[in-house]
Amino acid sequence: MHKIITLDEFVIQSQKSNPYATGELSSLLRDIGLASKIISRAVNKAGLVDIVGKAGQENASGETVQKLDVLADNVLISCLKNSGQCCGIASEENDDFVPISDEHSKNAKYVVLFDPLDGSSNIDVNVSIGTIFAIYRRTSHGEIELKDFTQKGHQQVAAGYVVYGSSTMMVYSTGNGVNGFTLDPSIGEFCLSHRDIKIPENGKIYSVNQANYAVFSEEIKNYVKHCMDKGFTMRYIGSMVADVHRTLIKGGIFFYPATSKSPKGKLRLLYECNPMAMLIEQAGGKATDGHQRIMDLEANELHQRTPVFLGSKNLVTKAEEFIQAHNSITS
Ligand code: P6P
Repeated sequence: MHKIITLDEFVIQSQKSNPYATGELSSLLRDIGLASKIISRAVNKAGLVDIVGKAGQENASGETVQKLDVLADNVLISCLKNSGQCCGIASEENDDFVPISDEHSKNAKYVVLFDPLDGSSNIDVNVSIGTIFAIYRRTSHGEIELKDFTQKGHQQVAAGYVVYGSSTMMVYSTGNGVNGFTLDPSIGEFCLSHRDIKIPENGKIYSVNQANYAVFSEEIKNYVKHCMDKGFTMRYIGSMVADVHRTLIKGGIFFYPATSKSPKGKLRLLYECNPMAMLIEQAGGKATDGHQRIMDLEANELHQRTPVFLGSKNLVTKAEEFIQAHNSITS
């Protein structure tokens, strides 16, 4: 029987290989793992008890919040508060950032941003959904400030996601590659199942909501036609975590461009695109807004949106060529 390496063991082993590690980040990652197990249990029971459905509230994006969104948000906040390693959080479900200022946490050096349950519109139809998180060192002194949360993506200390699908998997990076852990419910542990994930340089899958074709710009329409002419397969789940997970494992490109309906794109820079960009780059891929590296983009507010193109390096570069070729004609 292969030796089982649990998430906790792997995090501790990784910490030992880093002479400057103090164990605080390790503890934070384990706490996020704990929160994910609790959310996974709720998601897997969702069809059985009356916790699915609209909670009636609206999140910062003006979208109706499902009860599981609220539960996932509360579980993550509670686990991060108890960890003592996090002095502030920012979440899609909260308009503003939330300082964690109890004695136990106020001097902690990390802040965490997360989308607690991304793709929640898929909950009622049993399609994969996910949690996305990003961890930064705070830069402020004294009270937590907005600038602690709006750092550029390349300042991320760690980033990851949990996909609640046919199995529950946690995929994360602390800047030394990407590793995936599959939850074994029989022992309640995330077990190392995908060591040192590398994204294929090429791929034959493009992932975009083609229903938006009419509101795409000319250059995006040209790129979509290019993918079709190349005989690529189109796969789109409508849940970023699931679409990015497939792209990471099988290669290809996932993109949500700016449209006339969403002139800045739809996906959030800080707690969706930056963490996914870190993972994709750490796995050897590329993540841009069509012009600039995602992780170099300036953020001015928590819920800022950005166009995003991420996946196999060669496919993302080709998409940029279409975008920039059109711009050179029109500029
Ligand atoms: P559309 C889910 O609502 C989400 O935030 C992401 O998970 C997903 O990639 C995107 O929106 C889907 O958006 O406009 O294609 O339904």
